[in-house]
Amino acid sequence: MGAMNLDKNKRSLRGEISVPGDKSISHRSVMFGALANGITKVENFLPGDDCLSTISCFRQLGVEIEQEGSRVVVFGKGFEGLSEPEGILDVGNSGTTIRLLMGILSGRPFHSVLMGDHSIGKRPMTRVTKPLSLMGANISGRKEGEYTPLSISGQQLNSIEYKLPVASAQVKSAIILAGLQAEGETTIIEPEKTRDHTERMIRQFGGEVTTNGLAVSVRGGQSLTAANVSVPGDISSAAFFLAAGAIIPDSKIILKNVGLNPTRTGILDVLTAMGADITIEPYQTESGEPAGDITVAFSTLKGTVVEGSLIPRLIDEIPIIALIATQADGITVIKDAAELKVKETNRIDTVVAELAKLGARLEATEDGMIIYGNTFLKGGEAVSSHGDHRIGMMLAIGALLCTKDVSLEQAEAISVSYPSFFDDLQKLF
Ligand code: SPQ
Repeated sequence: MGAMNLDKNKRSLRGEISVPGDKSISHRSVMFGALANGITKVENFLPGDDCLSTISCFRQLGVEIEQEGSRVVVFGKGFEGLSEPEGILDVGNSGTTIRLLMGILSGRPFHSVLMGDHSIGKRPMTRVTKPLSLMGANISGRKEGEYTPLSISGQQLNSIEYKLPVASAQVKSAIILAGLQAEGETTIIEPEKTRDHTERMIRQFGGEVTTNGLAVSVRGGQSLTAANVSVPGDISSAAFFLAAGAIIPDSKIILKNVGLNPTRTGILDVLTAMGADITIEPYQTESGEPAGDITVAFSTLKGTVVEGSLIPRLIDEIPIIALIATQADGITVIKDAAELKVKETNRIDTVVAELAKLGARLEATEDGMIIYGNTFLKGGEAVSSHGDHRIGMMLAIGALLCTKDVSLEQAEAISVSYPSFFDDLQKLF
């Protein structure tokens, strides 16, 4: 595994960048492009490892897809256009790919096997297999369907009404994708509102989905029509530069064309509550997803509490919020975030262990962490992403505050969601 030496650097970051396309929307653009009838053109697609895994799985399922950098063309032939793959579908490191594919493949009349890397092999799947089995799906896997490899024998599905035990857009989306193939209307009730890119994209592709508070319903047997998708920049990637701009003295960063879907903007609410200097200029967008420019400048921050319905709106930003909190006045408490334990790594443990190596003072709790502010980060010790892209980028930003050099091990994991991360960082020096 490669290690990257991060310059000790107290220089400010200034300038303008466009972060790459949103990962969640990029995955879904390929999936819905494949499930729709006609030619779907995608612009600003994220060519990160995870989304490339989605493309390769759909190619194995018989879908013709052209990809050159951030331009993708999908030649969709409807749900019926998918055919039995000859080999195992390899999702790499991508939880979104495997969980959404489970919903799609449960209703297809063929056999398929799904697996991914070491991290995917440890992520829970019963949360998806259970509702899909209630719909009639036939899925088996290690430890009674909890872990990969998963084997799916497609079946005719029936609709269900299902109360989600955890707030998860992936589980919701898997059930919606199965529901589109089921007889009757499927309803999912969420404990908290999660990202709604799947619902928005169904509408963009001419389908119908209704939402009523925390309930989402979809009718089976709908056919979808190809659409052109322009993917906004990923706010979860922008978050690393929002943090850098807010905590590195004398910085000012403009982030162009960032997705501003309200189910994803919790990081902006937290930064605002902490007293950050942030300006948002929304665009008038015609696509199903709002976007705009964000400017962030250094300012004094104060600690905050992050909890409840805010958590699903910033779940992937918690590692970087922990770093921001080390530089704020007072204490920051993160609660109701036990889901962090089942991400690419146990993000409570990895954040606490790796940030502590930089000199941060923080402790893990059952469902989050407590971070003590006003901390001097010194560096000097090697840190590791543990193969988790978000931990890697958080540590790279943290290293910029350190007085001693920091060596980042397993830095290559960053290409899962942000292959051009270090190039963009360089532009701001
Ligand atoms: O795809 P994957 O590996 O699960 O990626 C992560 C990430 O940090 O990029 C989570 F580890 O994002 C998930 C996110 O946490 C992407 C996602 C989606 O596109 O629907 C939803 C969230 O997961 P969940 O489990 O809450 O549904």
